[in-house]
Amino acid sequence: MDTFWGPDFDALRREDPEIAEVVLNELDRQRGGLQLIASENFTSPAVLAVLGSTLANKYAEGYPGQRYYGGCAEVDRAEELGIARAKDLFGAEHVNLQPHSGASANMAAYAALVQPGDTVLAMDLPHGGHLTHGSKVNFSGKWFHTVGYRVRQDTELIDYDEVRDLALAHRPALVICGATSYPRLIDFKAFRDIADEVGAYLMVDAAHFIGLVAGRAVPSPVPHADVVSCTTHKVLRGPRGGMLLCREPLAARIDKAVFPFTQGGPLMHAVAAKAVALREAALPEFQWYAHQVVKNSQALAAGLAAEGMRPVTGGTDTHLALADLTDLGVTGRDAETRCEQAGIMLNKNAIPFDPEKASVASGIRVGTPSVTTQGLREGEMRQIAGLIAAAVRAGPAQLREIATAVSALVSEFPAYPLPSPDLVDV
Ligand code: DSN
Repeated sequence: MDTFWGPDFDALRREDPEIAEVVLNELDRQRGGLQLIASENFTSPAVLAVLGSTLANKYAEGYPGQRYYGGCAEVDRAEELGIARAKDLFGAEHVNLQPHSGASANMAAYAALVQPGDTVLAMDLPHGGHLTHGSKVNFSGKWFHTVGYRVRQDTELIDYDEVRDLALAHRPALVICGATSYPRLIDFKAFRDIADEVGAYLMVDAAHFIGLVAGRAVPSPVPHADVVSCTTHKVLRGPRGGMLLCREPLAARIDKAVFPFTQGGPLMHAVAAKAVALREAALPEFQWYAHQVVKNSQALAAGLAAEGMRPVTGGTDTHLALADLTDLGVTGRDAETRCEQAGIMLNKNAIPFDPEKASVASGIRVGTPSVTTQGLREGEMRQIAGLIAAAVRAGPAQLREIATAVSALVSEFPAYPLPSPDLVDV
């Protein structure tokens, strides 16, 4: 049997025209504007085919060879392939592909490593951390005693001396590094040494940059961490979902923490789509792409700086940049709204020591995974910086003109169909 029974858009259009319209409008939205949200990307047609496949029907609680349902031979094979690919790509001793998201992966990592009430040392959210790194509105801040470390005010870089001092003072059971809006490389060895000094586990939340690790564009946390938690849909360009990598002695604890402790049935269409993305990430063209993501981000940060939007830390080593709009007298919230009206999707973001509340914020975060997948390069990044600057300063009439310029630019680099890998230099 080699017939694929997959997405049938005409059937959707007939059966549910309202949702069909949403799907088409969203495709237009993604293709019609500049997607600069640092945590988004455009997945390949192969990933989308698996997500829309009949694997979505299968219940498979458990792990390959040890399921609580019959009929799991094919999904076992998909999960085993994905695990083997992730182990090869990252040099990991053990991999769990079942977390439904990055937050689910982090919850399972906590469950495997610490007990409620334990002390966790992690980056403060306003300094670049994540909700699951101890925010009071999240399980991590409610069930664990979190001590937050911050960046230095003068350099806006992680203050490793402060991290060590806090670790010695509070003796955490778990140290977390990894961030959502920190544009620089993280010194994993320094964190490992600090964790070892106080007898703590080290978890690296690599959700944002694991795709850069896969593409060999930034150093890997895998040799240093007890557990690496990730998402699969950011720079890595796979389906939405999570993944955990760990050392062999923690394998059983991690697996039990994912299922049955924090999750039930895995989403096997997503697990198989992760396997597809992991194969794509091992190809030579993915390395070209990952390096280009960083070059684009650096060009975009430099372009924003030239327009009076100060890059936090002075620039970036990764796929994202954080720009401080204070000198322009525009809040992050207003900038996000104006940019959206001009067809430029980005997000407001707190900057370190931000005087504004998070819902207003003094900065914007921009990321280059999506535009790099589309085929844009440094020259276009300089154009984009100019378009962002114009939008941030613009009134309603000018926003329409900027939106026209954005449409003209993206029409030369359509997202779907994506550019063929043959067209890139590898
Ligand atoms: N929401 C993601 C981000 O945009 O950074 C992190 O979970």
